[in-house]
Formats: sequence, C-alpha cells, structure tokens
Amino acid sequence: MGPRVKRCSSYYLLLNCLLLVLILVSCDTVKSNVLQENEQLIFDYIDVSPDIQTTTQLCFFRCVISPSYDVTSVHIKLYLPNESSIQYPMQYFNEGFYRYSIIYQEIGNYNFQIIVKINNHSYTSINRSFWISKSKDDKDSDGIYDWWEKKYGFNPENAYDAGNDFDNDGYTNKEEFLMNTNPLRNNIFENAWIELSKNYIYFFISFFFLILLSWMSLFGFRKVHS
Ligand SMILES: [Ca+2]
Ligand SMILES: [Ca+2]
Ligand SMILES: [Ca+2]
Repeated sequence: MGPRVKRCSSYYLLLNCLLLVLILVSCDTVKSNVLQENEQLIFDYIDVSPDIQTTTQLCFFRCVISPSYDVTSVHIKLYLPNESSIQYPMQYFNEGFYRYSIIYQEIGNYNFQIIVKINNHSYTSINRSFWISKSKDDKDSDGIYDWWEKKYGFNPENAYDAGNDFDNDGYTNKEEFLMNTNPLRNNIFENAWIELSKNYIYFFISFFFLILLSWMSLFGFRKVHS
C-alpha cells in the first residue's frame, strides 16, 4: 500500500467521522423537538377580552402554549349559555401564539377551554369564562347595574335576584334600583311617598275636593251663625 492510498484512507476516515458527528447532532435536534413522555404542555397565557362584552362587538381569544413544536391543532371549545358547546380552530399567529375572534348574540355567561393536540395526545387548559351582556355595566343583564348589586350584597352574576323583594316592602330589588330606594330597608314613610308620587293626579283631585268641602263647611257654618 503506497503513501497515496494511505492518505486517501485517512481522508475517508476523517470524512466518515465528520458525517457521524453531523448525524448525531441532527438526531439530537430532532429528539429535542418532540414533547417527551414526562414533559408537560404549558398554557402560558389564556385570555379573552373584554370579559364583559355586548352583543354587537368582537370577543378576542388568545393563548400562548409552550413548547410550541409538533402542535397538530389548537381549538377553542365554547360552552354557551344554553349549555350546548361548540368548537372552533384557533388561528396561528406566531410561535406558540394562537387567536380567535367572534361576535356573539346570545346574552349570558360563556365558558371556554383551549384544546391542543400533539402527536395524538390531547391537552386541555383550565376553564375560563366571560359574559355577553346588554350593557357592560350590567353583567347579568337583569336591569340593575353591577355597582348597585355589589353595594347591597346582591349577585351581579345572577339575574334571579332582580325579582326578589329582600325587605318585603312590596317592591322588587329592580324596582328599588329604578326608584333609588334602599332595598334592605322597609320604610313606611318612603313607601307612602312613593305611592303618592305614583298617584299624584288622584292626590291633587282629592286635595282639591278636601279644600272645597272644608270651604263649603266653613261657609255654611258662618251662614247659620250670622
Ligand atoms: Ca345586574
Ligand atoms: Ca343580579
Ligand atoms: Ca323591596
């Protein structure tokens, strides 16, 4: 074997070594891009904005997941106020960031989860909720503002309390809100004034006849004694 053949063999050996190193490095890269058995998918961020929305505006959903490689699909599963559910694919924006937007018409409380599929495995996020309301100031759309419900200890996320009469004065909580009275206190003078205000025409007619009768009585009394 001549020196030239020996030199060629050394080059081949060196080339093989380089190829082997390259294969090992690439294998390692592929290995690191697969979600491992004990590696957990992390939902870094899940958001809906705003969380109280009216029926005419867009709701924006966003999520960031990591690791983001090998993701097969990302869906949002929505539970509607009528307790049915519906699932939509989320739109890929950039690394790990997905989004979705929609306008809802049905008033009430909505819940949602993000479902991520990776290599036939399904990962589900925690539950989040938001409201579609008639007004952003009235979350449960019962006709009473949130701040008023909180002030008197009612539930701004339950429309049922609007029809209750907590202080048993004959006026519902919603009526007391509209009249700007205290729904926790039964005040007979306040109630009498409300009834009087409601029937002010009868009040003035009655008052007129009272004055007329008083005057006639006084006139008759004077005539008898004159
Ligand atoms: Ca309310
Ligand atoms: Ca309420
Ligand atoms: Ca009441």
